[in-house]
Amino acid sequence: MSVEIRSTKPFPDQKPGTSGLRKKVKAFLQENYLENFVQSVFDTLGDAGGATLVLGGDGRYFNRQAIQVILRMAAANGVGRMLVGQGGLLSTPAASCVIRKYKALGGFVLSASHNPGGPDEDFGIKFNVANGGPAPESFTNRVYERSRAIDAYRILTAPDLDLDTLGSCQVGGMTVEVIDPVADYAELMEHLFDFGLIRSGFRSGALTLRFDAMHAITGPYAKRILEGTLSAAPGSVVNAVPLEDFGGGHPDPNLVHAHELAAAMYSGRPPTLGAASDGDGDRNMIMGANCFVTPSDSLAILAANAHLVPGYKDGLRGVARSMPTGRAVDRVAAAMGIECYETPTGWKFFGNLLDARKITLCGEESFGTGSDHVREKDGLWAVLFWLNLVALRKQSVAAIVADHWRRFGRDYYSRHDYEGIEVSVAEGIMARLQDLLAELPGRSFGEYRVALADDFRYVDPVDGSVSEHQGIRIGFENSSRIVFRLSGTGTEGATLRIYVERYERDPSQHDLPTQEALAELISIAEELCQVKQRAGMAQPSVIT
Ligand code: VG1
Ligand code: CO
Repeated sequence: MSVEIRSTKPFPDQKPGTSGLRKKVKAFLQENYLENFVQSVFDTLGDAGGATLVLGGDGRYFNRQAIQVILRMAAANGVGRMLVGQGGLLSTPAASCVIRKYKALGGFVLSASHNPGGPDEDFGIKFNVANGGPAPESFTNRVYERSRAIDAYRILTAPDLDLDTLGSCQVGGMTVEVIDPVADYAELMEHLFDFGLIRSGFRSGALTLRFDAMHAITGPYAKRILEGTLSAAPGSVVNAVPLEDFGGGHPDPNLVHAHELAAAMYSGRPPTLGAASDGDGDRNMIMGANCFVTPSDSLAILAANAHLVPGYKDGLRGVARSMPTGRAVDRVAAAMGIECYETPTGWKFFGNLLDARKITLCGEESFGTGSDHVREKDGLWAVLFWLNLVALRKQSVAAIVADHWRRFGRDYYSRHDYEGIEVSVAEGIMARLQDLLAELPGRSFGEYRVALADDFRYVDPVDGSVSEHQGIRIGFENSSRIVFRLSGTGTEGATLRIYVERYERDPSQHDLPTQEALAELISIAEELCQVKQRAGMAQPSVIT
């Protein structure tokens, strides 16, 4: 085995987006494409000098090959120890948990999350830092700069390693430990929730569950924890075997892509709780019998009930949500007298707030919820939290939600995505909105009068770093809101996301169909951005 220094040429397009570098598999298959990015991370890290790193992915197509390359490069870059999930698997939250538990310097998480997988679909790579969370922008910007100048990378010539057998082996000067991908994570969950109570719920039949792993990474975690440790009925976890192409589906837990689950929850005999997770296990969708809980409501409900659950019995220090997320949690924070922070989209912005102990829970409208137990959003954690709540409150999901609305009012909320728009058209739409900002305040659209219009700029309250252009916010005097932003995770064209919400205090008005309740705002949004006409699309691609 010897270290080779291979020369290479930079690629211009290795700028990480909302969550790591995501491209078509075909892009990653270009000679040196993966190697360049990985070396840029090592160069940014500086001296890896004997450090421990963590490595694993969601099992999608190209996962295993990429892991072998990263192992050889890590050894050649002086990494002392690499913890790899068995079979090359680690969910995103489990990777975060392992980095923290073993005090690693960081880790590579291989995933394109909710994007489809397979030879013609997407792959991705993300670097997480020592706190277990996604690297902050200051780090990813340096990686990008390095990738534009890179001229060589280091790699060990060595045969492929056996990733399927637990245990250690040596690759050059580096120890590789193939670890159980579920064990550390499962142990952490047991400390946070009342497993005894949930187990007796399942055993008595008071609690029933359908968890759809969507042929992605949470299958093995959910089988072991929900059906194994917690005694949910065998078969409660469906689509549990991770497949390289997710069975041809979109591993995105929403009513559109998890339609089998949605159908089961609106069927004649639905289980108490329905849930699904995404490609890399950090998202969650929560449903009850004949009921869907929006992620923004879910965050608010978990916050309002957290003190009932063992891991959060001392109460919450504060909460945070990404800017486009619905403001239901703000009302809970106000009632509890704790701070609610508003961050840009992407989990990396919660890291500082969590590390500085300013917040305990945080979440995003995009089916992401989490807490200070790791530094990533965590799909299965949210499911366990809900199971704990349902078991303890002895109420249906729908009753818990209705109760919450009676107490705090309801924030009707929806996101409309227009996917695959030509980049120039999408940029034109955003530029036009920018131009409108100055003249919007005071303007009326029917009953809706604009109170605030701006381009969201975030100043991190912990380290003072500034992130500009994080989305256009238009707030109305009746506290309704429309937000426009472009996605930073897509790999084809551009995606315009339009987020609309309206607050309703009156309980007699809490049962309207969401799209109906928001119809007027949706048409104001169209009047403002004219996406239908400009992109030539009659409808959004996805409504969540
Ligand atoms: C989307 C979501 C964002 C989330 C990100 C990563 O980003 O909107 O809330 O943090 O995906 O989630 P964008 O830039 O496409 O809107 V995941 O589960 O892909 O790691
Ligand atoms: Co994800």
